[in-house]
Amino acid sequence: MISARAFADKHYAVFGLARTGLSVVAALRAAGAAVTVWDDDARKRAAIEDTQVHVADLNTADLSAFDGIVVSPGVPLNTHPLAARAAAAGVAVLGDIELFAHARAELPPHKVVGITGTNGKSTTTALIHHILAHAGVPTTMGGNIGLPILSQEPLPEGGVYVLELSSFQIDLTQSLACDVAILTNITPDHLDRYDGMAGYAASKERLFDMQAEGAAAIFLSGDDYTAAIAKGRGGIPVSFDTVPAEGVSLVDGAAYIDGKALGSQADWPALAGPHNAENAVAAIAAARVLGLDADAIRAGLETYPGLPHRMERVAEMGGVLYVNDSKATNPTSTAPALAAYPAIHWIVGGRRKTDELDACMPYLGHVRAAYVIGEAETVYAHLLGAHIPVVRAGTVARATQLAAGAAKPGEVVLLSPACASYDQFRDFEQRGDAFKGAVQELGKA
Ligand code: UMA
Ligand code: ADP
Repeated sequence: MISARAFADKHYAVFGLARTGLSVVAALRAAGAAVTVWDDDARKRAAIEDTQVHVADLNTADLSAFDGIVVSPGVPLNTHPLAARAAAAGVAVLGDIELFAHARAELPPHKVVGITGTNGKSTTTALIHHILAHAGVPTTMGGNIGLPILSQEPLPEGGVYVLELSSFQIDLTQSLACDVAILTNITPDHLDRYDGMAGYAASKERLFDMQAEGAAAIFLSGDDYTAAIAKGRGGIPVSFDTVPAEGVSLVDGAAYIDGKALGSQADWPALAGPHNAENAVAAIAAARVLGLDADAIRAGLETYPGLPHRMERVAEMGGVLYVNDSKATNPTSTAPALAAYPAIHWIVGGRRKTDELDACMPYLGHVRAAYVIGEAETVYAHLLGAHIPVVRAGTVARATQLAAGAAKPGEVVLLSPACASYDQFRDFEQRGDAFKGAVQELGKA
């Protein structure tokens, strides 16, 4: 666990008691801080076992006595009354990443890599962590990837903390100076939490505003919002041109550092598809800034095992490949999955974030049929039906059966839903597991 003497002798309020809140309570208590907690969900409150922790309804309690209110990223502060109440009481609102920033002065000398962006955060985070670990650098990863950073063990001197940061987490962070900060891309997402795309982009930009002079920034500026943030910041040069350039470049799936060949996607089994080429470039540039040589970076790329639920190869049966990309929860993250294979039986749907599938449309030539599921079923059947065969399948299990029945050897059955999972599942992990279960059932039949 990461804790700090800086937290001692203080009294913090902690609002939200899921993964983040529980890690915060443990870190603050380990430092000897006084802690008052609340979660609107009574079951979450019941999870607090430390009898020294006070429970009080922070929706009504006087907030002025607290040294800070630590809020979880899932609490929508844009609409939640807590933000105005804290401001009126003159108390700072912060998140677990800000507490980590406060703890840094007490940690052995180290570096922090922060990764944000709409898509590609987890892959880039896990890949950088893997390349470092494989090269023998002490490293740990945490943040939005599902591992609260305060729950991780402190690193020895020379360690590198690799943090995946959502915009919600950045909004709750005031002083994290990343040694390397990465922005993968900015496309529409989470618009219920922001005042339009400009507000969402401004949230991500703050990660770079918090950096110290001369710190490294990496932008995969494929979109206008990312390009606008990159402009004038002099990031590490990365390019996707037709010839290798200065810095890290990618040409036809092959990577170069300052014009010298490093390797190609053909050598990186867990990094298929154009989107992963981008993530690889970001990771190569970061590893290079952190002082790794080309051999170490190459070895890391070749041995990266991939993450579950992201283009995860689940099984190959009767010549048909089954791929679980449940993590693709918006059309822009599904598009590269469709680009990656030439003949796809596509399982798509769930809870829609937008009314369109525009980003996916250029790849419909790769889709043999779409199996539409969940709340989006009717809208997607209508959107896609004009272009490709559509099967209204309802559930992941049924869609898998139907797709498996139709797929020919050499084709791919792909779950890449372009939607959130919450209409039928707890989270994208549970949805991906349902797909894997359905594929296993096919194997038994
Ligand atoms: N709550 C209230 N009142 C409210 C709203 C919420 O009491 O009005 C409570 C909820 O009951 C809940 C807590 O506040 O107990 C909020 O918890 P949370 O949703 O922040 O859940 P955590 O388990 O702490 O997970 C968070 C991130 N969740 C979100 O940002 C929504 C996790 O990212 C992250 O992995 C974890 O911290 C560790 O850092 C998940 C996510 O969906 C994967 N992220 C979004 C994304 O990737 O698109 C941003
Ligand atoms: P995040 O953590 O930002 O959600 P992941 O690395 O988990 O990102 O990838 C989520 C999905 O987004 C993947 O399934 C893939 O389809 C898509 N994706 C990954 N990297 C990129 C990228 N660089 N650009 C666009 N889409 C991407």
